[in-house]
Amino acid sequence: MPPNHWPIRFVLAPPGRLEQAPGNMSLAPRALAQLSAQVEAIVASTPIHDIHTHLYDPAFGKLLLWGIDDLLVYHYLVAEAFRYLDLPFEKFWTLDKPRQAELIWDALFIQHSPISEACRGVVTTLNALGLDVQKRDLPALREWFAQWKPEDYLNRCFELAGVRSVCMTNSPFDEVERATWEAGFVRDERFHAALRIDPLLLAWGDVAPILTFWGYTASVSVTDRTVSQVRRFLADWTRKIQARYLMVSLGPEFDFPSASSSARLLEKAVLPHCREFGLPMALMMGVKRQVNPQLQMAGDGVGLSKLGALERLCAEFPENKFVVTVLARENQYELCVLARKFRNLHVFGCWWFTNVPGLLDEITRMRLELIGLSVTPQHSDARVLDQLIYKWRHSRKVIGQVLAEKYADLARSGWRPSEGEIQRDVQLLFGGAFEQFCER
Ligand code: RAT
Ligand code: ZN
Repeated sequence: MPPNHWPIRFVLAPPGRLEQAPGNMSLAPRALAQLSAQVEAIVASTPIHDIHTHLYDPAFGKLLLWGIDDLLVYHYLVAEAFRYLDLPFEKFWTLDKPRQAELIWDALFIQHSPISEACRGVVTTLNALGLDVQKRDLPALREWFAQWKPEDYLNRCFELAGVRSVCMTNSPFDEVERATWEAGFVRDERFHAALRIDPLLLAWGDVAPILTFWGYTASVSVTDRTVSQVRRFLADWTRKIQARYLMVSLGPEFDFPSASSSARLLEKAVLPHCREFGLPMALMMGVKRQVNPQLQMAGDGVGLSKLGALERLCAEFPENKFVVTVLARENQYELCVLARKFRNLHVFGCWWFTNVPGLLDEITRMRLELIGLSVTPQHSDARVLDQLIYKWRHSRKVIGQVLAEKYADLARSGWRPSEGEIQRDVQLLFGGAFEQFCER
């Protein structure tokens, strides 16, 4: 329609009053409220494939953590409790798990209100399980958890979280885990495997002798023979665990290309292996390991990553697929722009310090605005089974609100999404886009 035929009221109406324009029912406030409720309902009920967790198939026995004490000694809470505790670090680490949990409970839930995201998560989880959080009664909570059989509790948590499957983090360098893989077991199909190779890429000097001991004769210098042995090792473990992708976390110092053994092993062994098996390489960038070693696992921090390294990886290896998340808030925008340039890059997750509602809102908004639906806005990073409940309830809420706003903007311009279209889009955000990327 030529411009001079445009309805005059659209041209003259002041901004903000367009909603009331007669003849354009899609803009009525009631219709927008209905759309928003519809989006939130679909987001709340769409089953999720959680692409990165630290949960284990129940066949791994004690490696699958669950229950109130494990919720309380989560390393996010350990770091927060030490802001209040006077106790020396070494003393805390000599205590058994129940005693550590009691100290954390007292510091973060009794002496102060549990405002932080990780604290609020415990409250959300207990409440969703039907427990009375108002009583603040740790012994009663322990009694309740003690009645559960792990298999039943697993089903309950998956159901309450609306999770259909999860990706584990599987390390051949973990002795307990390794023994279970070597012994063999019947897999629970809800638990996918992912091969974690941090020691191989980040501590090659220590790992070369271990690989040699396991029968993959490798030297500390990255020779052709060493590369072929590393590839054989990766191939054996990829097959053994049926890995869906490989994964490493990288510090701010990581660069590419570089003479470091990390960069060389990545280029010569890991990326060719990924190409051969058609698997993505996941990079979790920006962890500054052991900023305060006294906090043990809770002692890692954050640093700005050099995303030029990622740009060069994506450009030089178009046959490789990279699945990437960055920990620094200041890296988020550059990562989105890179994803617009490289279709072999899939952006995922708001983890650890970025998994707080304010940042999840900001980062999800930025991603949807820059790369649309070709993204996985969140993964849980759960280390304790029960955490699936709160991590997904909290994330669904924020993602639902952002998405509802985006559809409302479209509806104001006359593009009203159908229920089927919204379901399709949400399925993409909750694991479908990642699955499609893996299959490409
Ligand atoms: O979020 C976390 O629990 C971190 O400790 C890390 O596990 C991070 O997610 C990683 O996988 O390195
Ligand atoms: Zn993780």
